[in-house]
Amino acid sequence: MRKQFRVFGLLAFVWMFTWANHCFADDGYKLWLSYAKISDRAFAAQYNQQLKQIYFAEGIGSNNVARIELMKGVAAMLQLTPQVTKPGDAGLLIGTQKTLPASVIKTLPAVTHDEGYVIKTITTNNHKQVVIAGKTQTGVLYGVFNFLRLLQTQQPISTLNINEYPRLERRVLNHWDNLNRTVERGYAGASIWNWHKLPGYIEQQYIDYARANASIGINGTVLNNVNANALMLSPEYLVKVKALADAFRPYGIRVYLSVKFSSPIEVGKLKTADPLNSEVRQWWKDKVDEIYKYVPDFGGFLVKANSEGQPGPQAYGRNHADGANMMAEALAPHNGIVMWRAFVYDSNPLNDRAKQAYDEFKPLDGKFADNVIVQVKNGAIDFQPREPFHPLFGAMKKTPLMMEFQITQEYTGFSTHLFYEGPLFKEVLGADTYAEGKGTTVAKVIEKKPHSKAVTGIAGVSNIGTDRNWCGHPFAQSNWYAFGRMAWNPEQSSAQIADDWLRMTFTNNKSFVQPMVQQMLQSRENTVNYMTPLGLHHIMGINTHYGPGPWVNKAERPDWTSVHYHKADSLGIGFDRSSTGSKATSQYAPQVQQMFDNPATCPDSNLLWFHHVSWTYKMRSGKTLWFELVHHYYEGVDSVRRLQTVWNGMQGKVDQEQFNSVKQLIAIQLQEAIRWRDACVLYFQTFSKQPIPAGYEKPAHPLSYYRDQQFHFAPGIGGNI
Ligand code: BDP
Repeated sequence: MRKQFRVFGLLAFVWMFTWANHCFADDGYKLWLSYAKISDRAFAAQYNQQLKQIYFAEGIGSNNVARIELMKGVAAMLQLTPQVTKPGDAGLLIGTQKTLPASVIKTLPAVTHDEGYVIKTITTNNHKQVVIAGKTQTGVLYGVFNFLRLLQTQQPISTLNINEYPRLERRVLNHWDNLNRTVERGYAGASIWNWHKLPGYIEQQYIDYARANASIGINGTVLNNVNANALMLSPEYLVKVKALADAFRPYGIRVYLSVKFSSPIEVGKLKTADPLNSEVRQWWKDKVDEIYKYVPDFGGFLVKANSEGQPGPQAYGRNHADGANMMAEALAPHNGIVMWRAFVYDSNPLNDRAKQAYDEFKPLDGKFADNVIVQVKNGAIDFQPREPFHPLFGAMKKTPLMMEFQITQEYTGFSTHLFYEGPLFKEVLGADTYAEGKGTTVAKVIEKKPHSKAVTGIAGVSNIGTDRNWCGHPFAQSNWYAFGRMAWNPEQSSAQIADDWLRMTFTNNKSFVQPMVQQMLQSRENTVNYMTPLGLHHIMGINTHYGPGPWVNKAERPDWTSVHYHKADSLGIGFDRSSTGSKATSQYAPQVQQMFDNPATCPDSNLLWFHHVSWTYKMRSGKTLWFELVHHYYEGVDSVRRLQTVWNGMQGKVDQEQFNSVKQLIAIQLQEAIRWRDACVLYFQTFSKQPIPAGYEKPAHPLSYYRDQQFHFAPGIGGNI
């Protein structure tokens, strides 16, 4: 009997141990809101003392999302259920400027921005109190998330004096999600919008999505692909859109839709979509009125027109302003906006696609309605690992411009490469356009309102899907996070954002955080090196955009090939966009133009973007172009090996499941980096006819091997379905 007991006891113990391990394993679902128990005793004691009693001002009832989040975070991090109390007794007071006691408000700076907030430590009768005060409930929510971040990253709270407001008004995710739940350029599973079960079923993931976005200040979401399906505007789908909008509203998130320009024909059964046709204009007005009945705070439309086969106003001899203004007119009475994309290139490519957006939009500067904002990709080709900033940012002085970044890693390693986008965002936002003299950075351009009714904004193409960890790669979450933080304030450093993210997601352990911040900061350059160093671009596999494809020389159109962009020949390599070539440099302000136009002043990092350079050209390093190119490719791979070594040393410092996941992904990244390197070096060698220098490991296979490799069903192929 006793023996049986013992066996039973042992089995029970083993089961409990396994169960506990299973429960505590981190599968990445919680994102940066993991609210891990505070391990530092001194901080835990300080926070406990301060948070034992909390005052919630009127309007912050028990179902208020800021209150729920705060209580949830505090319970998890401190194992504490605070007592809800009167203002005088509380260690933490939360409310709006109108609802907090006047005696408290008078100690705080005024919050003027609708989404702004202050967090301040004040002393009342020798009693330290922390106050979180927003102008609106959304401001309160943002303040609460900031406060929770302080706890998550173990910061002192005894002398807080934080005064925050967003620099850009519309901070929006763009989902390239189709109605059949495929995601164009999505690498993290299916679309999280379960259209079939909507409107009846609100998944927990929608709420967690809204929480995560609110925690970083994202206040809008475009639900569907820019290659839009006209069905989106049918009542069948609008009722589903309403359900999502209702779920997101408490979190300060507005819903927007991508619309297809030909919707009046497809949904409205009209004969034309001509923007100057009165029936068409009326159709849009009626449709917009209908949408606002479902969603009273609907944000507006995102439009891809006359680009990559999408319909647009040019089919009727009209221009982008005619198209945008027609929709703007319908949206204006409801305060809706049109985000009209500048990513355009027609089916009859000019000599240089990089010039087309400028050529089409610059003449329209000042011709757009007040509630139109032109959404411009960060670079003029297409979200490459590195592109010089888009010339339109320095060129549209009378038109509000919205930045479009691509968070999803279409060209930067899908969801198998650790590529932290913070440095990429920073590089573009900090680039000097010289549009209004030195210091007119891209960030300043997008923050500025060219007219009093202008809206400002920034968009990020989402990397979210149904994968348990949302983004496929645990570190891909950092790109969603960094986008939100930089959208709030483009001045923030990518190092600080990486530091916060690592602490909130994994651990505050310095021996983990410090080396991993360095690895994250380096990761963008690693990928540039093993994919497209020195300004190379668009040399990836055709259609899927997976892996290297510098040899691609046939496609439906020349500007979908790689040879069109690298132009390698026996003399050299690179696309001459200077004044001796396509003259794309002339689209920049004179100071920028001069710098890019001359190979001697053009930064190495953009050299082959702007110049066709001889293989023997002497680089700043003293190496010839060929050796420099080879060096970058090899350095790219070596840096992934260093990343691998650093990560392998992290076992035991982070959750084992997360550790294993990243470990396996880095191993794949390394293989893919080697493939990129070897394929490109061997291919370009057929033109340079020069050796790979001694001391560099030789590619394992001949060029034909890399050319012949096939990757069926690589993810991310979309379409407007
Ligand atoms: C490219 C993608 C394509 C998108 C297009 C766009 O390859 O799938 O539809 O951009 O932004 O990067 O419209």
